[in-house]
Amino acid sequence: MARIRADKMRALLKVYFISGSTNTAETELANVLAQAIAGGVTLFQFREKGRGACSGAGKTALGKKLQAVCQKANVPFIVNDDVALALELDADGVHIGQEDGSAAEVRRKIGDRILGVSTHNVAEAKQAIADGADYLGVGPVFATSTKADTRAVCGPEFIARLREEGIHLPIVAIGGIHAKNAVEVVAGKADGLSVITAISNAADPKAAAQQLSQVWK
Ligand code: TZP
Ligand code: MG
Repeated sequence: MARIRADKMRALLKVYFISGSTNTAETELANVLAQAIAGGVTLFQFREKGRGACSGAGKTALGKKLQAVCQKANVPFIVNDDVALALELDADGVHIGQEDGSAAEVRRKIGDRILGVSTHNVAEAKQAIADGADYLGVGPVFATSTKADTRAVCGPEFIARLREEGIHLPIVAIGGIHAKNAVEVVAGKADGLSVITAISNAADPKAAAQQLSQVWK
């Protein structure tokens, strides 16, 4: 296996759904994911976080179940933070934040699997690229109440700023994105839209994913 090419990475980032049992009831999550994929989700991240999140065997079992949904539809399955789980499940990749240790070390551990790193400024972006990231997560581009410890809202135009500073790695925007404001993110030079609640809280997750997917057309 070789590292993913940038053009393939950009295509996968288009509609990036992130979720765990604290965003959608554990019993509903596999179903929501299947519907979201039917609506056009291109990449999925298992992010099991917050009060009441699963751990240990429960987390592994839920990860396996969601990975099976992804595999059936040929959608890559990314694990947030947990390198050991990603290796145990033979996941397609790992996403880490700035608080999750060295990206270079994660790169060494995961081989050619996809590596995503959350970054908030040019210095972090350059370091992530040097460490072997395949894509950068940038945000929050809009206000969000889904993640308690987010940095200040940077606005979708911040991604264009990163481009001007010479950051050309694929970038996915995150934070408060929904079908109505997604057009600003696309105009702001992001390669992809990543969302939690726009899909996990939607009455119709398939329609929500379709609407986000439509923004690229
Ligand atoms: N990182 C920055 S904002 C955020 C994360 C994980 C939460 C995004 O959730 P939502 O519901 O799409 O605003
Ligand atoms: Mg993290």
